Amino acid sequence: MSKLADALANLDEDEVRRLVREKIDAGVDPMAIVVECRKGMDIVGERYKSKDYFLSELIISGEMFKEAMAVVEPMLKAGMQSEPISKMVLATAKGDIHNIGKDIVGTLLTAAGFEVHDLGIDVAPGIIVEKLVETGAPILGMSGLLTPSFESMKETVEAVEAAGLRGRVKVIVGGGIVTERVGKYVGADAFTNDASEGVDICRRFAKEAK
Ligand code: B12
Repeated sequence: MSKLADALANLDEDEVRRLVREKIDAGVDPMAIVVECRKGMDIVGERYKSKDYFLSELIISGEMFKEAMAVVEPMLKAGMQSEPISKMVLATAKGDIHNIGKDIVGTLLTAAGFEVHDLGIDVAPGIIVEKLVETGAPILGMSGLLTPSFESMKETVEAVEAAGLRGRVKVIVGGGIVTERVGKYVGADAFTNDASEGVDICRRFAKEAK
């Protein structure tokens, strides 16, 4: 495990700050910093599951991750394009308030030239459908980190279908515990746990929509 992942897993705030700064000064790819921090968060999750950590530790790790991302984000945005290549709607599924991963993928998509309509967390299917109609976006990205989110994502895809939009809207789902099986269960066109891969898939969807 890297020093940065280890420091985040051990909730050592000063060390995380120091290591992030050190890596940025050394010219390390900002996405590599995101990946290392995420590994640390996975360990926090495991410790929570095994009851070595509790909710307070989850909250602290989330704050530490966000602080690290505030430093890294401007660098992720550096290659930003001015002309949008496609619109897209992004949301964390109903019942779920995790937003760290969604925000990262939103930043990368914006930097890649997408006009991202981010609806935030705990978003009901009806709100998502309304936004798809209002914007005419051909892509919907949903994030979910809780098992119950799978039902919400499925309900959202069904609502998109019921509104007659499924023919023109591609759906991609992501988030720590989303697997290919989950993607199929909810009726998505694609799934990923990797924000960069997600951007590539959305680029393909945008091309297909033209
Ligand atoms: C931090 C954290 C929290 C923070 C969240 C802070 C925030 N603002 O988001 C807080 C403390 C609020 C929290 C609350 C809870 N949490 Co929590 N949390 C975590 C933790 C440790 C890290 C999540 C994270 O941010 N990871 C880092 C990000 C960068 O990774 P990511 O989300 O996977 O995103 C990446 C990719 O997946 C991808 N991606 C993400 N979304 C999308 C979307 C698209 C479209 C695309 C293309 C890509 C993409 O891009 C990102 C970068 O590559 C996880 C453990 C884990 N292993 O994930 C538990 C975890 C998700 N939580 C868990 C639980 C149980 C809870 C609570 C229910 C606890 C409680 N008793 O209240 C509540 C849920 C409340 C709710 N209704 O949502 C469980 C879920 C278990 C399950 N199977 O349901 C986990 C897995 C911990 C565990 N092992 O038990 N949590």
